[in-house]
Amino acid sequence: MVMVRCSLCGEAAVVRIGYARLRLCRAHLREYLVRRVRRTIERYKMIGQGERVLAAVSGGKDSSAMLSLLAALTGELGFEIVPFHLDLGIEGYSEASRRAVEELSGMLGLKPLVVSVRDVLGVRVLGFARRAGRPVCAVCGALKRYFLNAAAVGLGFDAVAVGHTADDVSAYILKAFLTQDWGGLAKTSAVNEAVDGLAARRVKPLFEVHEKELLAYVLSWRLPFVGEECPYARLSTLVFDCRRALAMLEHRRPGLRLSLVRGVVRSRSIFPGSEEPVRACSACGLISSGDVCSFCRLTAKALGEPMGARVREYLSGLSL
Ligand code: Q46
Ligand code: ZN
Ligand code: ZN
Repeated sequence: MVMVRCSLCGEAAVVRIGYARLRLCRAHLREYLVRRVRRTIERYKMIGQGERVLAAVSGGKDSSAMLSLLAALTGELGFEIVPFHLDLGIEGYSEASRRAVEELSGMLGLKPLVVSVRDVLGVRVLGFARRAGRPVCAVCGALKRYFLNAAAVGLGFDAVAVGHTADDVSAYILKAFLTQDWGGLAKTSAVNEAVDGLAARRVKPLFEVHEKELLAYVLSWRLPFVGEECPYARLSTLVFDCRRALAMLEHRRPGLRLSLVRGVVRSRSIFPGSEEPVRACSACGLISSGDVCSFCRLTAKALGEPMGARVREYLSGLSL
């Protein structure tokens, strides 16, 4: 078998980057990704010097790679990161995810903030979803968003970082076009600005990075991550079909994903519905579009009372 060599140094290549016409070895892949994340942070003004960032890490390949790449930039860009992991209580999968996050954080010299949904709400994500009568992923997504923001606001972080990749964002864009969700397109962004006291700035440092590169990165650098999918991941959703369609298009037309993602962000003001008024939830005081936020409404339905205030109290008491 012929060994494929790095375009830059001739060592064994671990990945081919079609749109950049490059094959890279593990060392040059890391250099490439660190540079790309640095440029993304600068281009979209994600993180300023001296800021503190709470990085959401699920234990999967994307957020694990994000944590490692952000850790490589803290000195140069002058910010601080703390990993944040929410233990969902999914049998087998959650234990493995938690272990991967703790191991990776240890390797990077970081102390992770690990919070168990069960410890705070007395119920795991599946039980919560059953009581709410909602799909488990919808409930899980709401929990992750709320806990991350509540922790960041309560503990005084300037921003939260999430591991959404160009693959994720482009799939959501295609889905939004197909379902004529113009409000969703208007909200497509690498950065959602902070709302004073109600929401921390939300940034996506992997906005212009492909998952194929991240997988090659975590494998070639042997970073701890959970390889298996969550047992509740659905492969039949429209957004999953959009991912597959875009992967095929990217293969035939390298660079298509990035131009779609950048193009929509540049022109998102042409889509109606970008400016939704927000206010403080009357139950918990965090961001809401109505009188009571969606998390407090969801917990009231599933658990008999709005739980936002309890979550906030718990998280604000954590020591870093
Ligand atoms: S963790 Fe949660 Fe995902 Fe599992 S339950 Fe669904 S949303 S699939 S990213
Ligand atoms: Zn090389
Ligand atoms: Zn609330």
